[in-house]
Amino acid sequence: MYAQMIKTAHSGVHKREDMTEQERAFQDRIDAGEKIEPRDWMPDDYRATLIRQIGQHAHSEVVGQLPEGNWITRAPTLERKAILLAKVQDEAGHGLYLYSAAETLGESRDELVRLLHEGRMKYSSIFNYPTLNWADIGAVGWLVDGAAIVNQVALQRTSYGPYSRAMVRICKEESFHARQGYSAFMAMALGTPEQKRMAQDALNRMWFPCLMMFGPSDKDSVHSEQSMAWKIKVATNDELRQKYVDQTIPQIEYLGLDLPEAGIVWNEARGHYDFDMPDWSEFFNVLKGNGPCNSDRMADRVNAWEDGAWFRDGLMAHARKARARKMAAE
Ligand code: BYC
Repeated sequence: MYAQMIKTAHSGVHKREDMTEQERAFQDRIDAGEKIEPRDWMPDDYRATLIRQIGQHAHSEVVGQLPEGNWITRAPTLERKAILLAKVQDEAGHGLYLYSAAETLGESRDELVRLLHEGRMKYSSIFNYPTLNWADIGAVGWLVDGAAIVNQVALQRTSYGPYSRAMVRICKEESFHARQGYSAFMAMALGTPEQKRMAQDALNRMWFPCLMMFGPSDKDSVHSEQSMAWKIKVATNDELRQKYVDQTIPQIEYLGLDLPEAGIVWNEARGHYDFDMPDWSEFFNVLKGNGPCNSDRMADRVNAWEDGAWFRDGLMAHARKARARKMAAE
């Protein structure tokens, strides 16, 4: 369904004076802070925007397993391995909650996965960067999940009920992820000089890709204005990016690491840190599929999907038989 709705998902901002009565009543419910539930009437492009965002969010959780999954067998201790395994497994669960939320809008998981595999849906740009060593894994947990939490805490207040409720649970698990990341990273930052060097290098490399997770600057964000009006998003890309920078700098200082060379200066008048924006041409290039890991990530996902076909078929055959048995017994 989303495939046919892609145009509607990009159809510009709705003005109140151009709305039908039904659309106006819908907007009033949003403005009053009501949650929209699956059986409620909603404009087609509200539905399409949600399917786009929730679908891409789900894909990010699943693709996001790859850079960390790659390190499960190489974790430095059994304890770190067990923690990482649990964390990567949680990400699959997050994907499931989100695909289920998209299903309540009438879009199947199979269809969303097909669109991802055909390159017609995106996933978070961050997962197109490599995890080169163990310090990177700590940095993913701390900085990437930390960025995800800032975004997702806000999304708990999103106007679509099933998305909002999925976020509540995801945020709880994500807090554990960020803490385990910070703990793993702290062991490196406070370790031997070589470990500290690795931690600093991981921080420097991941800084700008993490800032990109919040999306383009507000002036270049295509969807923000309408998504904010519908309260699908409750804060803009730049607002959340600023929040993330403000909360992360003290954490870097606590670790005794140098701040990334990224124009980070406390601005007393604003009460926030100033910082350089990422190189947006790099960001858009990664979105086009030209990041360091895009083709590997997609190849891994497509292979996993194809390799798992026999298992999905088996589950479906079993479900059909169980249903037939149940119906025969009734
Ligand atoms: N990467 O108009 P804009 C995790 C696209 S998983 C890729 O501002 P919007 C984790 C955007 O889709 C957490 N694409 O868009 C998992 C749009 O393109 P389309 C993932 C991006 O939607 C495992 C275009 O650029 N979190 O943390 O209003 C292990 C214009 O942008 C990105 C979510 O998905 C990007 N970074 O705002 C560890 C949060 N940024 O769709 C960790 C939910 C923008 O028109 N999503 N684009 O072709 C959101 O909150 C919003 O979708 C965004 C973008 C803030 C990301």
